[in-house]
Amino acid sequence: MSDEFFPQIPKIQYEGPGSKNPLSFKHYNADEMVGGKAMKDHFRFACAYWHTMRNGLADPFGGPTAQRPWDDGSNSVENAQRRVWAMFEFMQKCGIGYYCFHDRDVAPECGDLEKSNAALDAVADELEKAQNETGIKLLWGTACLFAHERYNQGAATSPYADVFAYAGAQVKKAIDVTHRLGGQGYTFWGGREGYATLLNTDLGRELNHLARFLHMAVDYKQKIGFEGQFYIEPKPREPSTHQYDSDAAACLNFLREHGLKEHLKLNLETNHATLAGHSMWHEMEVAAAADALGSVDANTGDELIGWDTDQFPTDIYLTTQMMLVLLRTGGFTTGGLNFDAKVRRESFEPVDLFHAHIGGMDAFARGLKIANAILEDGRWETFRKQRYASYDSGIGAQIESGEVGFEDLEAYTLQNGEPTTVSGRQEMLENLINEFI
Ligand code: XLS
Ligand code: NI
Ligand code: NI
Repeated sequence: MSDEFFPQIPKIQYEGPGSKNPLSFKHYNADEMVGGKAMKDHFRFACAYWHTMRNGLADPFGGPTAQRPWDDGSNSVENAQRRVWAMFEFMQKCGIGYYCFHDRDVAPECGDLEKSNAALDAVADELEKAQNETGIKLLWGTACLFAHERYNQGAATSPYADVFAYAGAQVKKAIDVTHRLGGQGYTFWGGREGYATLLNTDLGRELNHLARFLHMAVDYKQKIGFEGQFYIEPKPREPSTHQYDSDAAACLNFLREHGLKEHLKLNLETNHATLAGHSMWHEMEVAAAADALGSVDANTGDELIGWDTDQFPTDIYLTTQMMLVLLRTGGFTTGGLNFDAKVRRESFEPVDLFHAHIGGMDAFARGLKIANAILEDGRWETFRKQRYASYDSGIGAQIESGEVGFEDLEAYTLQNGEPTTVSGRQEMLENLINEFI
């Protein structure tokens, strides 16, 4: 494909913090080593096909504004195939090494499943060519089980078995295509797997159906030898009133209850954490503690709107906290940082897509350098370790190893009297982090 889709825009280069060029990286320098690893390998940045190529930027009060000159607005396979090349040129110019897609973002949904599958195959042919030409890889694939009207009451949790069956058939195909394209993972985001009202809902039955669905996916994955990692992506609400995969803890509980924990990790999204009333840091710690931190949908929400606004991450505290968790847990294996983010409705020109991704990548580069400096400094880690030192020996070690029970604790306390504690030093630690920001 020889057309150029962003002719005005050169490949984005690292120009350093002094540069005033908005189309340059000030902090993200792909091959620069931080903590013994190249920046690009820490992040494994991915571009979200649905937002970058398919989001027209409509909102509940107005239609699309996005100018995408390469897109003729039709639902044709040709249009979908042309978009592939616009997407890959965009990623190449940004230096982004991975992408993520939904089946219905890359290819149109046609009259029946057979036709939709054929359209998806035809677009996958182009994706495969573009991957081979550019070296860009598929981080994960997924299926859109929420846009079509058949999914109006859910997919795997729909009260209608025929809808469950359709969803299974659709996911089977999406896994096939992800496998064919060498995808390193596959994500299950509930979409409409939840309820609008409990008045009409058998919650227990719906949860069992969702578990059956995921077990079928695991069986199929094993059958075809797909080795990518499965992820479940928590989100508390929107579009439904309550979604079953509402936060990291709810997902982990669900996976454990249904014997799925070993088969799925979590794909955590920053804005979903906010909607759940948590910080992203909290969600990442919950996942990491359960050895289930798989991948990240890197975006951010607007504190004042209360909607999944999917903005690009620019807050250095946020990226620092996220990189602290990633560095301490050894970083991504199959996962990466997928910019599940869209430009604002007012930012309708193609160049805005570049500013947005550059900003996100630079924000993470700064977060990485700061987090690495905090860990190398060591005071923060030492403080946290020291705070639990009473469990390293004596009664604490006996508690952790399970050697003692309530009667031993009673005897110990009768002998030792009132315990002593020291300050949690929150303000001191906040100041310590600020030393590095
Ligand atoms: C929506 C989700 C979605 C998933 C993929 O809020 O973030 O985009 O990442 O289905
Ligand atoms: Ni997401
Ligand atoms: Ni989201």
